[in-house]
Amino acid sequence: SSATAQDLAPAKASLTAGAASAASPALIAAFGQALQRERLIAGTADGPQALMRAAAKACRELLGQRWAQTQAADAARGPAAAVRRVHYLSMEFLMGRALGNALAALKLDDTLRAAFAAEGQSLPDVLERENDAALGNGGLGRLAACFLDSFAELGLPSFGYGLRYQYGMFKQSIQHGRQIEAPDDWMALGNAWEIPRPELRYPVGFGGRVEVQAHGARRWLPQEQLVAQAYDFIVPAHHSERVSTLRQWQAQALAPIDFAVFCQGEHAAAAAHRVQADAINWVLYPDDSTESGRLLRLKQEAFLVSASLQDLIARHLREFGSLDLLGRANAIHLNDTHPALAPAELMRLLLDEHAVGWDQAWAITRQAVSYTNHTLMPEALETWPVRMVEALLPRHLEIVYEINHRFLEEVKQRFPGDDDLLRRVSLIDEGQGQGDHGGHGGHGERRVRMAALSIVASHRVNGVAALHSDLMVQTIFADYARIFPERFHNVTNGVTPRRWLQQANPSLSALLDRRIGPAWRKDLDALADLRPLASDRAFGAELQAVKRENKQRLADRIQRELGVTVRVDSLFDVQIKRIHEYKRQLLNLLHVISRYQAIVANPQAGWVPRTVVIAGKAASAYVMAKSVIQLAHDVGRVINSDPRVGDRLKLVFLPNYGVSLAETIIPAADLSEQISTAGTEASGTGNMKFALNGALTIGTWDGANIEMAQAFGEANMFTFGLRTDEVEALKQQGYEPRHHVEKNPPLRAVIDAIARGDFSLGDSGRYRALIDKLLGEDVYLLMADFADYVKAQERVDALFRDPQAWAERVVLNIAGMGMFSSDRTIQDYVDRVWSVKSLG
Ligand code: GPQ
Repeated sequence: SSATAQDLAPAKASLTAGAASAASPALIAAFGQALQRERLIAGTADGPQALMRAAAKACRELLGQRWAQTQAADAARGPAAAVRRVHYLSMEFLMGRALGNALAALKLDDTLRAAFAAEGQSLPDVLERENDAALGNGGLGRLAACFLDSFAELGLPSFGYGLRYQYGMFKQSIQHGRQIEAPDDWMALGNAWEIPRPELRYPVGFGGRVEVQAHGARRWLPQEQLVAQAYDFIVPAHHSERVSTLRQWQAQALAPIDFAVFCQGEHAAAAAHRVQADAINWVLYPDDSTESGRLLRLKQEAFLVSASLQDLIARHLREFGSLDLLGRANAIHLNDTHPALAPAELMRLLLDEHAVGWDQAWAITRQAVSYTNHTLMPEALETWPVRMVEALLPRHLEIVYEINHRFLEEVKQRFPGDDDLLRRVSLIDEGQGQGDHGGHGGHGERRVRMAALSIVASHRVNGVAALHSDLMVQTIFADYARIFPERFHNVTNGVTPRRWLQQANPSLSALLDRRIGPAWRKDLDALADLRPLASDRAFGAELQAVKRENKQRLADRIQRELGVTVRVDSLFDVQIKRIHEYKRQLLNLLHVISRYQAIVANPQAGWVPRTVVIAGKAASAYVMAKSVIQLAHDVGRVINSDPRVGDRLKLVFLPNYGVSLAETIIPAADLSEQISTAGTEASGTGNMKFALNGALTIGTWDGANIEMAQAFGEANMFTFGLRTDEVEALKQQGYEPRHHVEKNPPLRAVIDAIARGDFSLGDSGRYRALIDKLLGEDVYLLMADFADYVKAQERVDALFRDPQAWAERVVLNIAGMGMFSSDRTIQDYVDRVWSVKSLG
């Protein structure tokens, strides 16, 4: 039989008996005690806060028991088990809040709702008190969080490994329309969920030199020695008592303080090395486009990798007694290249610490490691200067050189005489090209190509949507795909229906339960049962009522936070995601401005009222993205206060986007904006969350939009714009954005208005750089796609005027979303990437 999580069925069955309800008295007792402690310590100053912490601690106790059971079951699975233990290495886990999910998983929400009510508090108010664990930037980090949920749900033996960041994703506020960043001190009041594991400590070194020993063996003598200490966060399944673990590493100094220096009164100097250690856990780095603190970032990556692999090896030796089966029993997965030092570190541990020979060590490594790529943009491919790696990780560099040497020998044998191929695929960018691999090159500096290392050391490499995986082997990894065709696969992303439907949208969940039963929570394909209801008017009306309720909640929030009144019956048009040029929030704004101008010119034209909602953070160093945020505010201020517009159009920017904000916005959306230039968004996962919650999509033929359209019918999505091949062709033939502006007077008017300063109090300089870019290079083809985008928006209006027809499309959208559960994604990973079978 194929190697799937089903092989664990017996273990799962024994754990399922007596779940949920039986836990209720235990939870109430633990909750009562924890609440008493909270009150003793903190008094009654903050009721909901105390309730939240007490509930979290009580859940943590229950989950701790499930954790012990799960570990015992996994340890007993034996060498013959087809399912390997998965170790998901990621620099980002965007977990959001945990209490609502834990209560849902434990089926204790009603119990605690009652307990809170007895204290005069509501469940939502208590849940609100928890800070988001925002230990990720965007899609890549949230995907890792959805995966942990599905690991537990599928009963997969698994660990997520990450860093315990002191400060997560920065807090965004807006002043005078501009983004202001502040540290996200999310653990200031403690973290009731984390379980310190003081017994799990591993040494991690940096710097120093490599010593050659008498018998030829090499040994790294690091200059700086740190300790990695584990903190666990338990992730529950919802339909069994299985759990998954997120293990996060905290760096500590080896020696507490330099006592001699301290006694001389040099207090700061005595603890200088401690600050160095702490710094590893200070901040989550913003994705791409920043150069700052790169050495510290490299240290973070190396630290995560070393601690995680030592933990894995220790566990494997405990369970198996020897290293022989390590590669067969364990999968080590790289979430993009951020943990790409893993193969080098695993080789070092095996060779230098465990005296395994090169060939066996390499076989083990290749069996264990697999890699997911999350972007096609060549400038986003991670590379590290050789000089930096040498200074920080001299032994790892030696190993990378040896891996490269052997790899290039193999390529030479198979493709004799192709020196250019060797140069292109080498793990080392010699810095002589025109920076054709990795955007940081071009200064003649030699660099390590982390994607190359990941591919060469993996038995499987995958992209995150069909189009992305196809383009991956045709473009950025074409050479590697020629050398290792069998390694490359696709695994389309997914999202967990527990958080993104059940918890985010209780009203829709209840409606689904009434109509098709509760099975969709575990088997999202059950949504297909909605298809016959598409033309059912009563169901359509119920759906609309649910949507209206969710929209009212969002409208209230917009009123409260921004003081803007929006019509609940207007079309809620939403774009929420990281602010990035390729995601084209600017295209959205151009449409809003053009609609504004058309309304002013012809106010009585029977406009469909619209509320455009935008949210998202810009990387602190990303000037162009910040300018887009400012433009959104400038345009919003002008439109929202123009009496000629009235309630026909509003534009609001909700600050401090994150998981929790997404959970309230998405259920309220009518229209989901997924408008990246074709070929740039690897997959997208927000697109899936919207469709699942009954929004229709206006989108380009990009990423997972394509598979969504195929799943529920292209006629049920508003698609527009150039497709990947057309984008390519246009660029080939010499793209001239000005041509598109000249032949389109409304577009001309939009550009002129921004350039004149119509939205910036007459300041014509504020958006000059932005306009110059649009009319100059326009790398993401906004000018080329504008006209078609506006036409698609007109189709949106037309359909919205017919509520019944709209509701029918919504039903067909939801009904087709079954395959976008992260449970399906993880099953695909098990089948195609992590199974014993995939080892070949
Ligand atoms: N993604 Cl390389 C990120 O969120 N951060 C990154 O550093 C990289 C990719 C996203 C990607 O842009 C989306 O299209 C994907 O849906 C998401 O990863 C998960 O695969």
